[in-house]
Amino acid sequence: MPEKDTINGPIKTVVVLVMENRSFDHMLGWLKRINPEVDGLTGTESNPLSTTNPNSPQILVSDSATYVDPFDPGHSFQAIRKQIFGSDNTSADPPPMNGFAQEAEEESKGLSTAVMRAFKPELLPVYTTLAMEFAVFDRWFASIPTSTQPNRSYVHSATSHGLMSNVLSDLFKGFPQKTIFDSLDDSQLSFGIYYQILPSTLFYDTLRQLKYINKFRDYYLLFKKDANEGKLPNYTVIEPVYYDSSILPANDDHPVHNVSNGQMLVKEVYETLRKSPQWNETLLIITYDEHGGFYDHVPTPVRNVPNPDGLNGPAPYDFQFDRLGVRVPTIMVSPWINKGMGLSLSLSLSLSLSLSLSLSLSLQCREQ
Ligand SMILES: *[C@@H]1O[C@H](CO)[C@@H](O)[C@H](O)[C@H]1NC(C)=O
Ligand SMILES: *[C@@H]1O[C@H](CO)[C@@H](O)[C@H](O)[C@H]1NC(C)=O
Ligand SMILES: *[C@@H]1O[C@H](CO)[C@@H](O)[C@H](O)[C@H]1NC(C)=O
Ligand SMILES: *[C@@H]1O[C@H](CO)[C@@H](O)[C@H](O)[C@H]1NC(C)=O
Ligand SMILES: *[C@@H]1O[C@H](CO)[C@@H](O)[C@H](O)[C@H]1NC(C)=O
Ligand SMILES: *[C@H]1O[C@H](CO)[C@@H](O)[C@H](O)[C@H]1NC(C)=O
Repeated sequence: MPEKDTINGPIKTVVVLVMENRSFDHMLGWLKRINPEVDGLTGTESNPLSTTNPNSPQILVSDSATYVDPFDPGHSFQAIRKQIFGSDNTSADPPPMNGFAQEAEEESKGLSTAVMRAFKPELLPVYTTLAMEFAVFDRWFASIPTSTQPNRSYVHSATSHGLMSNVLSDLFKGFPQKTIFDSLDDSQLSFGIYYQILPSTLFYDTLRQLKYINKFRDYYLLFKKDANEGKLPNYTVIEPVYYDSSILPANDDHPVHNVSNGQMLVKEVYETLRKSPQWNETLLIITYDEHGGFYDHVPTPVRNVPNPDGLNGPAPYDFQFDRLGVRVPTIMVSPWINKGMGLSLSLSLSLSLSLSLSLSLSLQCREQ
């Protein structure tokens, strides 16, 4: 019989918000202009239109990203392989990260400049402020080089159970693996999933149990209320709006959705937590499921990544889940994170039995 767990550290409530489909450089690369310690963009990074032609035109990174992108760049397993290796040959280590422009242009004429565009910090005021006041991670990679649901699965269950793409029928059938929510429940720690439309966490068999029905909480009715009353669970997941409609605009940042709505969601979550009596024991983690096809200059780790459960992906790739995905934005916010220290450290965080994130973290704060 598992024991009731105790939390000895100051943080009793971890709030996780996973946004959609943007790379680190695309969202935060130009933070380097404000803090040179951030491993972001200098303006000299480029990708050739053809990786095989030494005289190919080069597409430079720019700071002209806008809230609403006209395109949704490629982020299938095959597309990502081309983006990071420049071809289907996966032997380079580190990978050259030179195939983003070429792959995008193959998908749609003119898309190559779109994937090389990144946001000016002024256009993302919420992230810019949080990154400067708290901690921004510049070595956080998507768990797998593929699409949304498999990547989200790693967040909730440390594996995708062999899933390599968004196969709707598999998702609706339900996945059998143990999740972080089950581990928390075993340890008698509380959890809650604040959803805005559809909770994607229902893709797991175990979460469909009747005993968990009260764990699914309406974001609009209950998030502020629970926070104000000091009743947020120990592990709190916030699910953004994944589908756009005129009544309820999507706020998950996925192209073609308006990134301004994502900024408003993050601001609302942050301000709600700040006002909560639980603030002093809270850690907010804002991260992304995957890079969405946008350029990033930091080589993706391609060796010695452990397969979580021995399952491989389907033919023809038989992917062994032994490479990570592209770097994504991650910001952590807590009163326990000091501003103005400019320190760099590596740590391994073990959030529970099922979820263990191994990450290398750079805390980047402006020197005052
Ligand atoms: C879990 O969260 C509740 C509410 O904040 C808190 O009272 C409790 O101490 C937390 N559990 C542990 C083991 O810290
Ligand atoms: C794949 O790339 C490596 C170097 O990264 C090279 O040595 C090898 O010849 C390439 N293989 C093929 C089939 O092109
Ligand atoms: C993120 O991108 C993947 C790949 O295109 C797509 O399947 C998925 O639907 C996207 N996520 C959302 C929420 O649209
Ligand atoms: C994105 O949302 C912002 C804020 O609501 C709005 O001002 C802007 O016009 C929107 N952009 C587009 C292209 O719809
Ligand atoms: C936060 O918690 C720490 C340690 O328990 C305590 O020293 C500090 O006074 C608290 N701060 C606030 C604002 O409650
Ligand atoms: C992670 O997300 C990206 C972008 O959608 C996608 O291409 C990739 O296939 C996902 N990973 C897996 C293992 O499906």
